[in-house]
Amino acid sequence: MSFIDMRSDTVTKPTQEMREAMYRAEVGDDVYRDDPTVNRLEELVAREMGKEAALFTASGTMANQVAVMTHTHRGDEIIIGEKCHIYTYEVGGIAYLAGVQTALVSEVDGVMEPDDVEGKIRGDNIHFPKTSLICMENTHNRAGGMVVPLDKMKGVYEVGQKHGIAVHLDGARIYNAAAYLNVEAKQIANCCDTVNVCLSKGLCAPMGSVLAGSKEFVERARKYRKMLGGGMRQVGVVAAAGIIAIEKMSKRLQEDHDNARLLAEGLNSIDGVAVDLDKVQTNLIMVDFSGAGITGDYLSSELKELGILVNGSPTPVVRFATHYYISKEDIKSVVDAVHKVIKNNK
Ligand code: TLP
Repeated sequence: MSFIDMRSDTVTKPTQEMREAMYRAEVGDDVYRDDPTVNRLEELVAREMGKEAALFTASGTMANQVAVMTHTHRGDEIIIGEKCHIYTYEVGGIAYLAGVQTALVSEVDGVMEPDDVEGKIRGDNIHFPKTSLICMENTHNRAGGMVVPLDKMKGVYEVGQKHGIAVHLDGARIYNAAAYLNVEAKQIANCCDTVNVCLSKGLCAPMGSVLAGSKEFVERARKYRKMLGGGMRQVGVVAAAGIIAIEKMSKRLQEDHDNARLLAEGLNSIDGVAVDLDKVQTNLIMVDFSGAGITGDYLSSELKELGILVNGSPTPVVRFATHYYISKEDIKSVVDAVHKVIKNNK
């Protein structure tokens, strides 16, 4: 049975074009910097982000962790949104690997207020840790793919610059943000020193992320990547898919956003199901089933019987993700299936 898989945009498999490019890819030992395809991908992403250099990593998590390790020293403090991926979903890596502690900033729809960020910066006192990094996320995963506006990003970046503190952006879905804002990705990346760009979310590459920043930063980051076992040798076979992800797949994301809106409207019209339509901006949708009195776990197991996958959860809020392999017809099937589950539960 083939499922309509809405658990995440990470489930996207490489396209036929990617598979062919992977087959043909010229490769070399990337630890010696001999892999021409990796070099091409890194140069491409550096250019796209308006940064001097970039580094291919195995995953978005690795890119973020390497970034935090490179920007900080053990015992430092980093300022970070309370719901962001680096803090929530990276297995406590920043504590374990980088040895830093966090000053959490509350976020509204994924947005940190620059004043709140500034308020968290530690002064020069013998009792305090050093604040050495500020992290942002755009689009914001736990905010249901909402986009941080450029003026807020600029505000946070200015705070960083004023105090000599580096700013890192988890731009796992930066191209979704760019599509929503109708700007080039580099205009977003202009508001930070370093940025993690994921190739394996809606962009369909089978793995990988690219961490972009200054030449000096990337040189140091390369060593941390090696430390984590991320020196990947003939990895041009996957970088080849990454090049197509950036050059081609990043240009079609509006389609996923349109499908997300269609789904949100369809679900919102079902009795007991609520979606805040103003918050549906990109390809992630948060759907609240509390009016229907069901949990995500219940919905997930019922939908599975109907050929649809969503992540379970003990709460009534479920995230749906649209991506390359979700069509307009699939959206209709999902709305019908949810309708059926709710009706049968009454
Ligand atoms: N997000 C995944 C899960 O880890 C939750 C998902 O299904 O959305 N930053 C952001 C903003 C992300 O959403 C993710 C993945 C990552 C980093 C990590 O990327 P990977 O999975 O490549 O390590």
